[in-house]
Amino acid sequence: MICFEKLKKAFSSFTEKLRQKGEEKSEEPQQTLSNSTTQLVTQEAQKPSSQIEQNEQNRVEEIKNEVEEKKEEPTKEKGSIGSKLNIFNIFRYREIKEDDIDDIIEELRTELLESDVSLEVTDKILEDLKSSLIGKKVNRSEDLDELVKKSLKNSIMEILEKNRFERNLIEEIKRSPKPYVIMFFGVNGVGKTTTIAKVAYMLKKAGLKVIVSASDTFRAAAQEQLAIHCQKLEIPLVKGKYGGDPASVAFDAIQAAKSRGIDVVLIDTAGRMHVDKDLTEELKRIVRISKPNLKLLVIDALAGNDALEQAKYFENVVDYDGVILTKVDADAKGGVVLSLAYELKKPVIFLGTGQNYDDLIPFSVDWFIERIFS
Ligand SMILES: Nc1nc2c(ncn2[C@@H]2O[C@H](COP(=O)(O)OP(=O)(O)OP(=O)(O)O)[C@@H](O)[C@H]2O)c(=O)[nH]1
Ligand SMILES: [Mg+2]
Repeated sequence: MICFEKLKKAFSSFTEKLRQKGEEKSEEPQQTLSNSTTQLVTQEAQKPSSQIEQNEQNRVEEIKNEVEEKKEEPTKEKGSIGSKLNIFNIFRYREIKEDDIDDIIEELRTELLESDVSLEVTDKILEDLKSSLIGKKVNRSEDLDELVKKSLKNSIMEILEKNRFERNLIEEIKRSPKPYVIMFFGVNGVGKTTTIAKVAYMLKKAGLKVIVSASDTFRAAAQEQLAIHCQKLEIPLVKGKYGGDPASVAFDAIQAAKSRGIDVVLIDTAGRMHVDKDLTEELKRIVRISKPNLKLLVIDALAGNDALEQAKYFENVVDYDGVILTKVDADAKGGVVLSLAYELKKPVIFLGTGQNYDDLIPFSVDWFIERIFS
């Protein structure tokens, strides 16, 4: 699965640019430069600290000039045996200053925003990064890479751990009075019906008996689509009439579950636009009648910044316990996961990672970190 490439690239190119800022290259015998740098370090260690900063700065400038001069000198040694490319890391001799990184921080800001990371999350990542870097000295360029990676990983972990889903769903269902009711909703085409089939498959594998309520009576083909999934999964389905009352279908499904000793009812609902007042009222009615134990908002990772809008809208209308983010396998950017996890007061519970029944994974911080940094 190739996903989140844009976010991954934004981070790795920042690291590369920072490394380049710290590097001065010269082609000369390594001895010369290491002699002068060793001298610098020994001399500086013996001086009172008030002088060190100014002297250190001057010496760094001197070394840089030396390096520049050497570059321009037509040297016999160039390319001959014994000459090599010296990489002189400036940040070993003086602290990283805000001025050094301002421009590449701004470039990273643009890239994060283009990767669907929200403004608030972008600000957090960049502030964390600046405070990890400014004022630091590093011995080698590799240490610089590590410093950046550590800061980014910490920020991302803080973001993703802000709202964790602590409940074990399967255990919760097993402990609850039957039937346990889960309702799914979201805007058109985000993957509600497909996700219900995946959840049904997951629950069935865990040994639970499942029934599905086809409470999308709004779209003509919706019930057929669900019927095909239920047939394949060998799960009972309660259908209603096209244009009929979706809350009654849910009610019938719950009654059927009670009489047949079924553990879980999964309620599919019609996709709606934010502005569709009738469908919104209908959603509230299904909630009132079916009293779900768990209300899940389905959001499409490809919705970009609109994902947050959708989440906030549904929070006002019916509220929900968590989010299922679908189509992450097709999401080349990756920022939506961060934005939702940080800006909502609700956890992201599952990720849809493809079109097969087993392409549903519990959301995990480790999984995300692995995608971005491996
Ligand atoms: N790649 C990918 N495609 C998905 C995923 N989940 C759903 N889809 C596809 O998204 C399309 C829409 O899925 P549906 O399940 O019909 O969406 P819906 O929200 O029920 O749509 P409406 O009922 O019309 O509102 C289908 O082609 C699915 O196969 C996923 O995780 N990854
Ligand atoms: Mg549907």
